[in-house]
Amino acid sequence: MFLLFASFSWSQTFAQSHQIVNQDSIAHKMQWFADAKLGIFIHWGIYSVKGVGESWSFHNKQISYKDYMAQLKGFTAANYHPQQWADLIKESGARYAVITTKHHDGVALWNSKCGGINVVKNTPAHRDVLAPLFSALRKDSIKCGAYFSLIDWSYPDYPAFLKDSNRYEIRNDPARWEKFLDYYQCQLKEVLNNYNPDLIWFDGDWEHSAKEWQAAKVRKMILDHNPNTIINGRLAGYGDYDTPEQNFPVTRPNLRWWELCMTVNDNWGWQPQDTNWKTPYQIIRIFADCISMGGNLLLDIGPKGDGTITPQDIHVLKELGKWTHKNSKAIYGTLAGLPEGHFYGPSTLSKDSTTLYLFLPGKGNEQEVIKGLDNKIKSITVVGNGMQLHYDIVGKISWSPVPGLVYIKVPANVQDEYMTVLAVKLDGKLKLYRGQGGLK
Ligand code: FHN
Repeated sequence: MFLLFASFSWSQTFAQSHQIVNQDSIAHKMQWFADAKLGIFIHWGIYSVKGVGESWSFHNKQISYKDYMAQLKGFTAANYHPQQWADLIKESGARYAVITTKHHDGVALWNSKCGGINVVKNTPAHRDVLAPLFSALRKDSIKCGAYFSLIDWSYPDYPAFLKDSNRYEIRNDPARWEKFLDYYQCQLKEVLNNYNPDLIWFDGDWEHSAKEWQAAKVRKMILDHNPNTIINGRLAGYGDYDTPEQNFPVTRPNLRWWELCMTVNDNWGWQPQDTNWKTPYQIIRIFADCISMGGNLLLDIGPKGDGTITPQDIHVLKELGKWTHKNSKAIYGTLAGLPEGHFYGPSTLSKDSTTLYLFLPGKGNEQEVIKGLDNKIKSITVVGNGMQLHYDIVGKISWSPVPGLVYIKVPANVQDEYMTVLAVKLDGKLKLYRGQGGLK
């Protein structure tokens, strides 16, 4: 199942499928996203009450639909403090957040007038839990993303329900499908009108085609509301950027914008049995790899049904925050780093291409090496510390076009607890030698 998601998630973006070669109009609205690098994903819903799999647990019959929906009674949001959530997100160094406004279970977290189930009408929380979060995030200058599931397994006019029992086939009852289209587009309009999100993060497009979802119309509707809204790549080919999920790309994706969404443990929503937490170091390393390859990381946390964020999620976000704040220069507003072969580790490049940032995995080697750097170096300093480092140019042959190797000594006392970052200031824009040695 997950492999299937992964392959779907690399679907074509709107620009690719419409062969938009000059992507400047899209690039303009994508700029904050390209600069932001880190987002926090929040999966919160009635599934967080008992801690069962979000939507999939009833769809795959691990729990009955009745028992799943009984969680409505337990969704209190009694310990929900949106400003604390926003402040923690800010502290992590994230520049945007995406919350599940409605997952595949069809339970909306706002008071939808379009029909369906929602936490205002149907749970003891009795309030719109999205509005205060979006305003707290905006207070903290964090961009706001609204996750919206196209799939709605609860809605009586949606074809699919449990894994082996569809309600109907669209071709046999197109009028019924039209009813669903009206419903989901009505809800989407509410999300746009109520919160004016900076980013719409669709999910679940794999169940139907672009034509069936009316993806072109929906893209237009979003952009007519606000032309600056970014749309993720799960609108059946009508989104702006790609979203690999959990599975990390090994080679650099040939994409202008992409975002890896990944959980801190193994599940999206809170599940108490899942203690397979990634360490701060592992997450920092994955994050550095993402930005090195020109992507973003959307890191998911799963608060409990009452709104409590787990200590493990808090720990990871705070540790991540220490590191992102210390190394902010090397992270935000940078470009993808060196292509493979020049440096054994992630790297980024300043927007003017004159400073190279090297991320040293683990404790770093005593001697770091850059190959094929065809610039003069002005200085090498430790980011967040300022110490200037000594380096040697090794093996430069005067008559050869091949640059010498840059050996950098990194003393133990400047090494970061997680990942040390070096700033290599160049005499101009980065120039690389990409040949095979010898005279070439
Ligand atoms: O089915 C969902 C899943 O529950 C979760 O929300 C993830 C997050 O990207 N998206 C879907 C699978 O691709």
